[in-house]
Amino acid sequence: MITFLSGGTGTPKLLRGFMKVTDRHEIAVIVNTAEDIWISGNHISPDIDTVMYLFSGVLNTDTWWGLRDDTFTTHDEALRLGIDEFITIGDRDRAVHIARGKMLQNGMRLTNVTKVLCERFGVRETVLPMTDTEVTTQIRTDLGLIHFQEYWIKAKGALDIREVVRASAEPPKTTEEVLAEIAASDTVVIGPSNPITSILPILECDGIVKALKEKRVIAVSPFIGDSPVSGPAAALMLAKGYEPSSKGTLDCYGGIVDVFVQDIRDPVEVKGSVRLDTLMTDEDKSIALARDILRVATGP
Ligand code: GDP
Ligand code: FO1
Repeated sequence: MITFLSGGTGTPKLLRGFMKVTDRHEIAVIVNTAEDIWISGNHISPDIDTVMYLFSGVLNTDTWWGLRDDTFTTHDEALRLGIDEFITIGDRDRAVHIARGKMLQNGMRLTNVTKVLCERFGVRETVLPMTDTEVTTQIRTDLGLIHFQEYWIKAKGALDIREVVRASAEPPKTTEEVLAEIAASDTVVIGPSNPITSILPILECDGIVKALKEKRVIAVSPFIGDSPVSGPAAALMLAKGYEPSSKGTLDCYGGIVDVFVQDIRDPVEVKGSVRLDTLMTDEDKSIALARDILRVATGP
């Protein structure tokens, strides 16, 4: 069994390789849910949906969110009627958000809701939310405290970040299902996801770090030099007091990492790191990196 900690872009790119080189039933993914948001009465869990659509073969891999060839009729009509739906939601994607919202409102745990949806999408891998507690990453800006999705999509990331806040009614605790998958795994891979908005929320769930300390943990850096391959990770790292770099990424993971993978292009060497080509510009590159990481996982 191999378990991954994932957000919605970098790690899914790596999973696209792993699903081709590993028995798919042997893959478990613990997914960040701190970017979840209720929109137009329905529940979007962007990172879970990306991982679920990827495994189901329906993901739009141009954007790494939403379904391939989806239509946007409802979204366009909602905008015409004056609804401020700042996230572009596809019609089939919306049906998933409606189904998830209904099941949650009926009192189901997000873990079970995700299981039902994955079964309906024919997913063979295990996909688990990091917690069943609602957690939200918020960004304090000059406009006040806003949801991360408002910062990134509505404001296009063009606001100064005063603080990154993780909001939840009670401290998030991980689930029995997550702990069982980690316990059954030989290796845990922290994929090249955003350390602040994708990986830290998972590590902050009570119980996870203790479980990971018992395992061989391989982490892949999402940074090359002082820039992430894509997205807002640099500004978020600075706001949290970490250097925006591979070194800052490793610092952020606080001593749970046994093997740190850094891109061959990264000009600043982190002592002891394994250098691999981590730039997954197509499926073949994802497969090659998955093979390299498997070799590292089974190595000395
Ligand atoms: P999000 O939920 O959409 O923010 O997605 P993730 O947190 O899973 O991934 C975002 C991170 O993926 C960014 O910080 C990127 O630097 C990183 N990333 C994207 N593509 C690649 C890639 O091909 N290689 C590496 N090493 N990192 C990548
Ligand atoms: N990201 C965008 O940048 N623009 C969008 O319009 C957008 C729509 C969207 C719809 C469904 C979904 O599951 C994800 C979507 N995303 C969109 C991705 C976004 O939610 C990501 O979480 C962030 O881009 C980065 O973490």
